[in-house]
Amino acid sequence: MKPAFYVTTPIYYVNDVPHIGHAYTTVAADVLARYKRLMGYEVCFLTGSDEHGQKVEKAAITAGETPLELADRVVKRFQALWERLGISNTDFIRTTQERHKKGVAHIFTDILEKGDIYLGEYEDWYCTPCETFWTETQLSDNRCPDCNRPVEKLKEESYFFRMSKYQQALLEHIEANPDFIQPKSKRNEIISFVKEGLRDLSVSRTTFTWGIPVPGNEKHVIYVWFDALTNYVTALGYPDATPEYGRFWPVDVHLIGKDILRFHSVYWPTFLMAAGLPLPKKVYAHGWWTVEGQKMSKSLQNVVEPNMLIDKYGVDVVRYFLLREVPFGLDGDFSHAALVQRLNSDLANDLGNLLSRSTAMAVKYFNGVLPEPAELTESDLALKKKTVEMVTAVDACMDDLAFSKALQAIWDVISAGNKYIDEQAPWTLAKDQALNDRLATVMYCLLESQRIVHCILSAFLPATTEKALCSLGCPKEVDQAVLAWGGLKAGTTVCKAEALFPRMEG
Ligand code: ME8
Repeated sequence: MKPAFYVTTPIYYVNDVPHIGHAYTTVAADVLARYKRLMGYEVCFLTGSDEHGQKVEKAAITAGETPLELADRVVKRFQALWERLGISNTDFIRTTQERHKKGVAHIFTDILEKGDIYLGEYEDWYCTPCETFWTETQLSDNRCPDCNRPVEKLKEESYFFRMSKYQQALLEHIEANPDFIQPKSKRNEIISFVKEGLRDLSVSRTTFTWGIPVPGNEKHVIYVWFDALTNYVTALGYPDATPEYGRFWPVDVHLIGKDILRFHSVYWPTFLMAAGLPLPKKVYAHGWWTVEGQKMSKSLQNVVEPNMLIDKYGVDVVRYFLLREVPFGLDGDFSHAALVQRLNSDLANDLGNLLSRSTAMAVKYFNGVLPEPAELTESDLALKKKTVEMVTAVDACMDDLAFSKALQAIWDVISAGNKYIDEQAPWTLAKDQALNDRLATVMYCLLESQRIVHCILSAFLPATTEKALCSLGCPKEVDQAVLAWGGLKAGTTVCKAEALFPRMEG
């Protein structure tokens, strides 16, 4: 049986339409999912939508719709975008689905019955956009310390989760599992936060109704984060002991933005501890995108719409840019100029040009029928070694979610291929019939190196890979075996690749 791998994205709020920030996490999860499939794993890849809470309720009122009408409308935009972006999720959970509501009610009741949820009273400062209560001391200038918007004083009867009880257990877990929270700088922030002390957490609201009712006390709805985080298990069928739950929980990695790390690395694990369920193996918080140097926001009207980028540049250019431009885990800046630069230099010049040049030569010198290579010389062996070592290097990078570094390793092989053509000069070899064997070997090495490059790139640039493998006469289905040198067979028919990426003016 294949080994199992489970990766998730956050479930996105439906009060906002999708932008490049959402696309970023989802593309990263997709690349990981595709890579793991390539390496022989059975992958469960979950994304979805977060549809309850005051924020969605307020947006629906403003739009003159019911919250569910709003959700039905906006969720289609997310799903359509994921399709365009080539996202290979295996499930899509909506928090308004029965399977989810049932699971949330169950875990809430379970923790209540175990004594770690109790009824009390709450009075504190509340930030509606963030759906978060803050103490007086946490406020910055009487505003929300996260988003800097005004907060309001709220007092309500509330159910509380005994989070304080789990402070020590959580700290011990974080310390015993260095990979649990990544990257490291973020892990340290969470350790300090937990050491400052965990307060019990309000996990119900009575000031609005758009949510999952507390079982047995329906004037309360369950706190939207308690509801939302549980999606990662309800999608697997929790609380039923389904085969999916048995196979995929605990999750291998929750991919999230740094804005929601505390919810995933403090709240969620302590809820799970209280319910007696295993904790996620890893929570990875990536960095934040700004746009042309500014925070992306509706009021600045600088929200970057992924559909527009796909129309303008093509889907794989967007996928490539997002993962190549900024090391995962760090903040980055989106600009059209930087994107066009990557497109022209990395994709059009390096990757695309190498393939069209070499396939054109195979057609010209061998009628497109790949010849048998003769014995490899030192320079052939060097290209082979570089290619083979790249496969191992990429694997290590993917374990660390170092997407940009993985792409760099792949591009080193592409550069080596470009250099190899120039040094071996097939056009000179072609002039002398006596050098035909040598020409055959050079063409073989060149194309074989690129076949492996494109197979591994299938995780990143699936649409491009399909075209490239087709011109190399190789099947578009890829698995781990195709990453070995020697997969390209003599006699294969190669045809000239069209420009994979047309250059664009800056
Ligand atoms: O927080 N740069 O949903 P959300 C990078 N529903 N990533 C960004 C980004 C930016 N500028 N803006 C958004 C929620 N993101 C909750 C999650 S999970 C149980 C519930 C990405 O719609 C990033 O992944 O506000 C961030 O964590 C997520 O969108 C927040 O999406």
